[in-house]
Amino acid sequence: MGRQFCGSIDDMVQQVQERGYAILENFLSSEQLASARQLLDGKMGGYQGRNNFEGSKTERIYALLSQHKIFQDIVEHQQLMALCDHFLEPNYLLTTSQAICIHPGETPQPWHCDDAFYAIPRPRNMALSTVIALDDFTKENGGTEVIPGSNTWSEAEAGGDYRTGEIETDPQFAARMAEKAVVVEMPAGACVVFAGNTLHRGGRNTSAGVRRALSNQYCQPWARTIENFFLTIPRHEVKTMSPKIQSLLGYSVHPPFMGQVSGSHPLKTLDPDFVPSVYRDRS
Ligand SMILES: O=C(O)CCC(=O)C(=O)O
Repeated sequence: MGRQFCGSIDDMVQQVQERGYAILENFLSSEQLASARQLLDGKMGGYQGRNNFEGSKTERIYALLSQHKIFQDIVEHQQLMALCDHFLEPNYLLTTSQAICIHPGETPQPWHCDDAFYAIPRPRNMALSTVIALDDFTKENGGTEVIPGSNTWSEAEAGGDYRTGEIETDPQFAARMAEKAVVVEMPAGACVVFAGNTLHRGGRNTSAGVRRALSNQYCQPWARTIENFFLTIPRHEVKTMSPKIQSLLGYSVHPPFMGQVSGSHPLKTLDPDFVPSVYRDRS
């Protein structure tokens, strides 16, 4: 299997290419880890998943980056941006930014890959995902499970359409996954990065504590994003964010003109007086 943790960007690129994932140790500073935990603890106690995928004993906070600058800093972490620069086309987007807190008693998620809803045959290069541990990830507390090498699998090898959930009921599929699965056991503050087509799932939590994590995911600049940040984050808040975050949220033009706003650059919409020309010209 090779080393669990890796250092240089080249190492990480190689591991993501070869086995579908790489683990970045000491990804968060101790201050970021402490603040992220504190902020999440203050927000938990609300939203529970509505289905087996979101997890009925799992709390998720979507559009997490809108909640504090620290989450924005993590979204645009230098190592991640270097990996996105390598795997995705310029002007790549943030597709989701969430907290995933798996409570005791949670069952495993269905196996899936985060780019499953893009109807492009495997293997494909649509996205890059991260899960950032805010608690030590273990086999007992629901540490993420991955299928090494599944990023290179064809449609036939991957076994079918993960969107339907039907595949989960196939005992042969379950046995094959069980044989290949690896639990990402990593310390709090570490981050697992995986290709959008790597099969993985949140694990079963048989421990007495909650497993807290963040998950930021990035996609090609021409793909539809999971979260609609234009409708979630008010423009006056986007205006306060860094140029990189603004671009990740879709305030960019992917050449020649994807993302334009009635002929204008989307950054112009951050001016409170901006009116799209199509409305401005209406009598
Ligand atoms: O929580 C985890 O470890 C993984 C979650 C996940 O893969 C997802 O929700 O898409």
